[in-house]
Amino acid sequence: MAPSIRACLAPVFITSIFANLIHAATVTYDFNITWVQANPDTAFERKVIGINGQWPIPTITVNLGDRLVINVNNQIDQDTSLHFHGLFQKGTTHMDGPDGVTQCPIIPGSSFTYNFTVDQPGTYWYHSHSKGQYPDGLRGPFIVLDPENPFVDQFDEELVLTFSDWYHDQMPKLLADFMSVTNPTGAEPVPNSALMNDTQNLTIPVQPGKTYMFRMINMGAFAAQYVWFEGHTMRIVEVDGVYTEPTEADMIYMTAAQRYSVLVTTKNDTSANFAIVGSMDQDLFDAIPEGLNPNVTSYLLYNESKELPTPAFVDEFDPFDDMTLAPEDGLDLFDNVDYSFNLDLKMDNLGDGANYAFFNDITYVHTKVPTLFTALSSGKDAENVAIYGSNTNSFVLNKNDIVEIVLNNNDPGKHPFHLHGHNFQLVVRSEDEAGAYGNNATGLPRKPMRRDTVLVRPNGHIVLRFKADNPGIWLFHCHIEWHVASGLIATMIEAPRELQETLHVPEDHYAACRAAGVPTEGNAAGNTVDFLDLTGENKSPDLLPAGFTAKGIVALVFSVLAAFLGMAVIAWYGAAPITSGELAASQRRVEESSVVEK
Ligand SMILES: *[C@@H]1O[C@H](CO)[C@@H](O)[C@H](O)[C@H]1NC(C)=O
Ligand SMILES: *[C@@H]1O[C@H](CO)[C@@H](O)[C@H](O)[C@H]1NC(C)=O
Ligand SMILES: *[C@@H]1O[C@H](CO)[C@@H](O)[C@H](O)[C@H]1NC(C)=O
Ligand SMILES: *[C@@H]1O[C@H](CO)[C@@H](O)[C@H](O)[C@H]1NC(C)=O
Ligand SMILES: *[C@@H]1O[C@H](CO)[C@@H](O)[C@H](O)[C@H]1NC(C)=O
Ligand SMILES: *[C@@H]1O[C@H](CO)[C@@H](O)[C@H](O)[C@H]1NC(C)=O
Ligand SMILES: *[C@@H]1O[C@H](CO)[C@@H](O)[C@H](O)[C@H]1NC(C)=O
Ligand SMILES: *[C@@H]1O[C@H](CO)[C@@H](O)[C@H](O)[C@H]1NC(C)=O
Ligand SMILES: [Cu+2]
Repeated sequence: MAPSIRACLAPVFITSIFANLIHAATVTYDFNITWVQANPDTAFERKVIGINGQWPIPTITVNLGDRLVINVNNQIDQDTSLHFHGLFQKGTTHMDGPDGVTQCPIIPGSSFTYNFTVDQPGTYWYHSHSKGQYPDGLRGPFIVLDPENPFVDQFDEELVLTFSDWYHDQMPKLLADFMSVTNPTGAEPVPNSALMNDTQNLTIPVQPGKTYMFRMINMGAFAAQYVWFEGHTMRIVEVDGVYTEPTEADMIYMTAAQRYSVLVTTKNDTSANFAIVGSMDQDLFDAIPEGLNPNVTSYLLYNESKELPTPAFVDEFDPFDDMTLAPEDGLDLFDNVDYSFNLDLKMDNLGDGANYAFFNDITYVHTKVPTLFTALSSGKDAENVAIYGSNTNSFVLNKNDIVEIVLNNNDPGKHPFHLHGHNFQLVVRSEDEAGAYGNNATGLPRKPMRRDTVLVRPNGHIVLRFKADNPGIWLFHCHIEWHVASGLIATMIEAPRELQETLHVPEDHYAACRAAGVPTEGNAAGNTVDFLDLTGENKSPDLLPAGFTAKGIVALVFSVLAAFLGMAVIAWYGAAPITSGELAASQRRVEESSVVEK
């Protein structure tokens, strides 16, 4: 059914709240995507992407088993799409959201309906999955209430608490500057501030002697946050939608896109208030701009007439290790692996001088036909990985295989990896600098932690396992939005032949493609005659010519630029969001490598 203007005019219905006894209610939201002015850190007012003229955007709340219908009308001047992070979308891969993969963009002025049932309890979030857009504001909590929550008797009240980094500049400009010859080292823009619940200094009134469940979500673009409650211990009961054996923690490390539900029991006396602190992990930042405050504070407000304390300094961060968690359902290790493959991560420059991210020497480039439509239109060829293109890192998975991903991080950065359509067992995670996985680990956890987003340590590795029981097209990518832009994406093509037989894609999805001028048949190159002919497919820039090092090419481009533009280039750098410290670092590397080239 094509969404009508009538649907967009309708108010928001949340029928399920009034229908607790009726299972499988339908919850409908009408979302106009709109520009809004906001100033969440009180340091800079800017345009943000809101919904129905409001920002922060609404929390989506459903009961387990509900059908959710979201009528989106795009009223901004950018393409958009919505992803429901952590939801498996079993049987509805076309509702998963990535623009150019499972759907076409929702172009300005057009409408699109998301419609799926929610069969998982827990704490999720939703965000734009189009062109690096969500850090401009289009991200919010998504909560699935569960009457059978095993911890329901152990808390009195639940509260959502979001964490985020925040930029004063808008993403289109930040992305253009990031993926540029003027940023050859790939230095990521550093956030201007950190937020909790899209504000700072939030006071949370609490009663003494009660237990609260905080559903914590990192909706940031880039920064992980260390999180702690002064004077209180957290009991972790859920990560990324998976209930866990209750486990105590004093400090949690929450990467972009991760969620933790924690039980916090308040003190019996009301003589003081306590700080909740989020502190961005500055190891992620290439250079720390002067005056950056990486911290954001909220308060457990026991007594309004008492002062709000200044948080104590913490010298060393020693967060809880999520590898030590055990899932409450006790699911055993998948120990018979059917299909294992490596993803070797590196960062490097290509011939255009910009810095790219690679899995197995391939950086992701969008295809001419969204990958789902390639799978649906290719008949028997759907199981031939070649048709999905040479820049997509595609892997064809057989139904119900136990799949193992060995990710070797040949990069000194920390990266949070996310798999769509599944959660996975976290089987191995090395320490820093451990190098590649030797396929020889012993003593694997018998009931490993499952989640949908996990940290890999600098120059270390992780091993993940999941069961391919969800036919669909699922991205696996770093959840640092900068690294999505630089191509750190692989594509799981799961049981494509079954998908062809079972999936029904509604007409409005095809209408979105027609409106955007995107074909819905053909291989990655749009070839509908010979699916094995990839002539004309989108590709990454060329490799550097033989004999030239990346740094050398960058130096060359820089000196050409400098010669032609002279002082104008300097002025341009001055206006760019990168700090003078970062610029100096880039130039220093360039100068050093110029010497090497000669
Ligand atoms: C969405 O936008 C339309 C057109 O401007 C307006 O008539 C409608 O009331 C809006 N809906 C909501 C829920 O704000
Ligand atoms: C949502 O999907 C269900 C199942 O396919 C269908 O019955 C229903 O009409 C759809 N609702 C909307 C608003 O498209
Ligand atoms: C945080 O914001 C959400 C909605 O955006 C709200 O439901 C929640 O109550 C807020 N949390 C706290 C602790 O105030
Ligand atoms: C929070 O408090 C700090 C310290 O007083 C202040 O600098 C900041 O502007 C406040 N933020 C907000 C959003 O009020
Ligand atoms: C608060 O009081 C309850 C009931 O008397 C007691 O069980 C609990 O241990 C007390 N908590 C603390 C932190 O002292
Ligand atoms: C808050 O603190 C004031 C001053 O110490 C005290 O008089 C009052 O009883 C406290 N209020 C509560 C609710 O405990
Ligand atoms: C932020 O908090 C950390 C941990 O307490 C502290 O080391 C650091 O100095 C704080 N930074 C600022 C700018 O307050
Ligand atoms: C596993 O293999 C790696 C790489 O081949 C090697 O460095 C490491 O020592 C091996 N570990 C064990 C326990 O054999
Ligand atoms: Cu990354």
